Amino acid sequence: MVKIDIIGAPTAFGQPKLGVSLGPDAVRLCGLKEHLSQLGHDVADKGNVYGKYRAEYGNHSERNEEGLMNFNQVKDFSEALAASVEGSLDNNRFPFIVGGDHSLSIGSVSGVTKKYNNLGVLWIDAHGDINNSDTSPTGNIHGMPLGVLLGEGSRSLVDIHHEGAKLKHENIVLIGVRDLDTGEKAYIKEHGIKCYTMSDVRRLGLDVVITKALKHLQDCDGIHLSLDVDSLDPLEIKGTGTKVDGGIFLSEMLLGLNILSKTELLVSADLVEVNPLIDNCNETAEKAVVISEYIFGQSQI
Ligand code: HAR
Ligand code: MN
Ligand code: MN
Ligand code: MN
Repeated sequence: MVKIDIIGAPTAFGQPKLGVSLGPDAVRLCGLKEHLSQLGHDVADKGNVYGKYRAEYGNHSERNEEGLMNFNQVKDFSEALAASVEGSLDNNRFPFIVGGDHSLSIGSVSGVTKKYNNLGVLWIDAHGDINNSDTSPTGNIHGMPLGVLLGEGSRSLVDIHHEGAKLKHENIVLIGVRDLDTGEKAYIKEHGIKCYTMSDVRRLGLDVVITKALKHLQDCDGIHLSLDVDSLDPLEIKGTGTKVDGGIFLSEMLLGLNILSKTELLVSADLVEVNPLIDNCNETAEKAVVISEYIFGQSQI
């Protein structure tokens, strides 16, 4: 039995498309809390985190002097989310953060690393999200959370919640990537970051990849899962803002998560980039609930 806090993270400031701030409620409408409770967990829904700005009313167009989009909004939201995540851990509960665009991981991981100072991260995504203001082709901060968490780029993002880099390069594993920018590729190589591309997932199977990733992170004091639904194949997942062909199929995702759910080290998770406004009858949110069930130990028999 896991004591789970669902934390809605309705931010859209990290990217330009409308609708991703409605992700948490779209997933709730599919019965997230009820489904996880049925598995025997103690589930509380803490509602949505808001900073000073509301993404649903916002006009996403401000760039700061470094070219970062909605910098103040992302920083403010990240501080609010980090506090909520830390609060859940203080109460010995598992923060399960439902987004919202992937910039939210700056806040979630900053909250978790207040408690775990040797945190491992499994980043399942079509993208690397390891850009900074120099390498980003867009200025969209949802392409930069890992960069920020590793201490790169804007100081005032890096210092959110507590000072300095939150993660070590050797404590990150990227899984399912198939759309990296030139600067991201160089950064990953330069720092020797463990990376299982989509080709690796095809060749080895996601279950084997997750097993290897867990081995790589075995000396960490906790593991955080950050699962971007655009890691999944666009044939099955329509409701997300930056789809890339050739992704993970839902059935293999469940197989991989079945392995992950058995580790004692998992302490927190993000499920991000569900956008019901570009979906087909909310089916991405429905699949997100199935994915959530498997993170928390559902199996096919
Ligand atoms: N790499 C591109 C950029 O930095 C696209 C990033 C898209 N990111 C997400 N999250 N959807 O993974 O702008
Ligand atoms: Mn169910
Ligand atoms: Mn992402
Ligand atoms: Mn992505």
